[in-house]
Amino acid sequence: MKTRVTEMLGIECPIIQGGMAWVAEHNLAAAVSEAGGLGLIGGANAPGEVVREEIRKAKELTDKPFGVNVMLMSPFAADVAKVIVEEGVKVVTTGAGNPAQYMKMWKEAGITVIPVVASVALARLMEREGADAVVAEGCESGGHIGDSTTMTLVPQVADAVSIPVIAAGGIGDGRGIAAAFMLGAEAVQMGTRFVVAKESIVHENYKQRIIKAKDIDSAVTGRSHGHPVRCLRNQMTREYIRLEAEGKSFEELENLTIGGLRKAVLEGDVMNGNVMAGQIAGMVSKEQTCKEMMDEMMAQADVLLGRTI
Ligand code: TUI
Repeated sequence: MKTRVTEMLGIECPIIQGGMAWVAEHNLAAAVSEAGGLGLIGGANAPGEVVREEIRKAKELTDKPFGVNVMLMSPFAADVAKVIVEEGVKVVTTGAGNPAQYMKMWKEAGITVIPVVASVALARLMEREGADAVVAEGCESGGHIGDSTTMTLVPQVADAVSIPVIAAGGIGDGRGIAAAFMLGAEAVQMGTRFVVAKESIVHENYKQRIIKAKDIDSAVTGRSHGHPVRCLRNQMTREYIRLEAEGKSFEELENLTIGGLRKAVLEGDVMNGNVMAGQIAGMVSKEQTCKEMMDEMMAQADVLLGRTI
């Protein structure tokens, strides 16, 4: 399937893998790129040198294009932004902030820049700053989220900007891809489904928690202090939401989650850890290779979009 996004990125299939903290490492990114999509390495809270190693390892696994996501709330965001240029990465996406201060450096280096936005205002600003495309991410997503749903955000962003729009949040199969195209998107970004990929290094407990999840199994923590994060319900979310209702401070609440994502992803502590996942977790039923998932989803989307007879 050809769109402005596939042409811009030099990929065959309009699927981008989310730059998920701890999850989006070189094995997953390379597998998605090898399967014809765009794999991403998630910079998350990692220092620049750690991200540099990840980039080098991904290059050993694939000759296809891949990108790096810069998590702008990270204390190492500026470091990672520079490492991306030094390592000749072709595509950068950003999350959890406004990347305006890095745009000039990235554009001068010939990098394709795709900020993730959760509002029309930031999408417009990013277009003015020279972004090549935007990811419009609805609050069905896992992790740090905005307020709008994908169904409402994507068409409003598509109307507001001329650059291509990539839809994210709540997309877990070919139906979601077809629906995103109907809303004006020219590609999709998916995270949760890729967490359970065979190539994903995520602990088996985490994968099984997603596979067993039902439609209403996620909760949003942190709304009271302006950092809403969607994750699957467990001991940690129950405690967090209880303390949040008691009006506890940001610092006290953060103590509950510090290191929680690492604990869940690497150690498999899905009771006390932070099991970030989107609302489509209830639709994820099995582990597959990235290629199997992507072929299956694209075949389904093609039929729905009337591209095959
Ligand atoms: O960034 C994400 N998702 C994430 S980042 C992350 S790491 C983390 N871990 C624990 C706590 C918090 C974060 C986990 N998931 N998605 C992209 C995204 N960006 N969603 C929403 C936004 C966003 C929100 C507000 C982007 C910009 C913004 O305002 C920018 C501004 O300053 O105007």
